[in-house]
Parts: sequence; C-alpha cells; structure tokens
Amino acid sequence: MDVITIGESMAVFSPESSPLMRYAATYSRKFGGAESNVAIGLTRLGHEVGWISKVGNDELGKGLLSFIRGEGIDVSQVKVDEIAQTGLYFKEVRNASNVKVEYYRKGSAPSQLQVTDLDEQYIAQAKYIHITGITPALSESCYETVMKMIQIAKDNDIKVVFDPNLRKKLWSEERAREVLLEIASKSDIVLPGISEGEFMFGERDIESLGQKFLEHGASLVVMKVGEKGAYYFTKEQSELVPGFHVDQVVDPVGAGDGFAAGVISGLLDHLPMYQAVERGNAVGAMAVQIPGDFEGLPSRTEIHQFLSSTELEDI
Ligand code: KDG
Repeated sequence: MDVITIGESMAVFSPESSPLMRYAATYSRKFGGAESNVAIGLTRLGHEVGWISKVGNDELGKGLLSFIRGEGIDVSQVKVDEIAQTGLYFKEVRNASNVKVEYYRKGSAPSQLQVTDLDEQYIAQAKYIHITGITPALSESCYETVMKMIQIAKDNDIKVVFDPNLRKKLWSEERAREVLLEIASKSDIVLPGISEGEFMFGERDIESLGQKFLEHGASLVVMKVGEKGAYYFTKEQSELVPGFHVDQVVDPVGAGDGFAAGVISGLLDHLPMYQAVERGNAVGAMAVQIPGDFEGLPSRTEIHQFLSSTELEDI
C-alpha cells in the first residue's frame, strides 16, 4: 500500500436548470470528498491507496462506496453505519473565484468514526498517510481518530502528509487554528494554501510562512500560490515551481486535492522536488478544466501527455 487516507465522502449536488442553487429545479448528482479525491488522483496515477471511512446504510452510501471501489481504491476499512446517514453537499460555481458550498453533513456516518475503527496493522503497511483538516472538524471522535492515526504512523515510521484544507463552515476559527497547528507540528509534509498559512500563523509573507512551517515541525512544506504555482521549502532550499496556464477554470473545487495527489505521486516515484511539485501543479491544472471534484484528475498517460505538450509549447 502506498498511501492510506481517512475522511468523509458525500454526494455532491450541482444546479442544472439554473446556475444558481436558489433557482435551480434540477440538480446533477456526483460524489466528492477531499480525501477520496486524493485517493482517486493517486490511484489514477498508478499508486495503491486505501481509504478509511464510514458510509450510511442508504442508497447514496452504497453508490458512493461502489464508485470509490470501482476507481480501484481499497475500501476494506470502510464501515457501514446502521444509524447515521451519508452526507450531502450542494455546490454552486459562478466562476473560478466565486464558489458557494452548502453542507448537509452534521452527524453524518463518517462523523461517527472512532479510534476503535482504526486497524494498526492495516495502517502500518503504508508509505504515507494523508490527513486533511476536514476530518478532525467533523466531530470530537473524528479528531481523536485522526490523532491516533498520526500516532500509529509515527510508531511505524510512516510519513504524514497534511493538507490543512481549512473549512470555516465546519468549526470555530479558534478550534480550527488550534487543531491545524497541532497536526502540522506532527506532520512531515505540509501542503498549505497561502491563506491557510496566514490563518495559522497570522502573516502572509511566503518565505517567512515557509520557515514557520519548517520550524513548527515539517521537513517539507509545499505552499500553493494559485495559478502562479507553488513554492517548496526544505531546511536546505526553497524554490518557486511555476504553475501551468489554464484558459478557463471550469470548476476550482478539488484543485488542491489534485495538487496533493500529484506531489505525493512524485514523492512516491522519488522525483526531484522540483518535478514532484510540477506534477502537483499539472494535476491541479488538469482538475480545474472539468466539472466535478475529481473527474478531471488524470491517468499516468494523460499527465505525461500534458507535461510533454506544455514543454513543446514552451519551445
Ligand atoms: O477539496 C474538495 C473538497 O472540499 C470537496 O470534494 C468536498 O470534502 C469536501 C469538503 O469537505 O468540502
């Protein structure tokens, strides 16, 4: 197993008959969830991934689980909760910088995850665990489960990759800051956006934020700076890896998950840091060109084609 992640996936409803949720009478139904998006991205790039979660004993939960299984992800650790339901969210994309998300997930099946749902032997097979700041926001038991998973990773010399994925609708700012800082201090690799860095450390200077994350405990920080690309920071060096030009951003939701999948894939392939981050940028750029949280995530062949076609354009 290359990567194991833990988190909630939901049914995603997007307005169809009007671009605005308040007027739409018909909606399309897709699936989404930051951690399963990353799992799908990694699997399409050829890696072996496990996803730990819960779904409700309902039709959307069944659909969701068989879809994720169908993508080739190991779902042997996904449990069915007999009482709590599968969560939903509604997503309205007006343009690249104006996306509205409304959640119907309070008390959902994944928010019932508990420490006892973790199988240490299963987690111990991974090379990396992937954690986001969404899962600990779902409930106190989810917070405890995430912290236990990090502890298991540490006990077994597994690297922890952390994407803060700040979701202010899910918890108070005070609690969010406290937990995101706590998890960052226990992570090897942190993948923040610049606004998340500012939220956590109260400043926006990229270089100094990178150093703050390193001092806080990470050995690698990769900070996303939108279409400009991403900076990586290690104790030895820091560098900007420029992003790819995208003609039209159709749906920005899931770009960060694509980025995470690309970077982790590059690390698994032992690419030099610049190329690993470039793979992250490329997956993110491909993800935003297709509607849906993960639909645009590329296969290994597609990412190679994308990278070689942009090299030709540069020449
Ligand atoms: O990063 C994309 C995710 O935000 C989306 O798929 C849904 O997991 C989700 C969330 O909690 O917003």
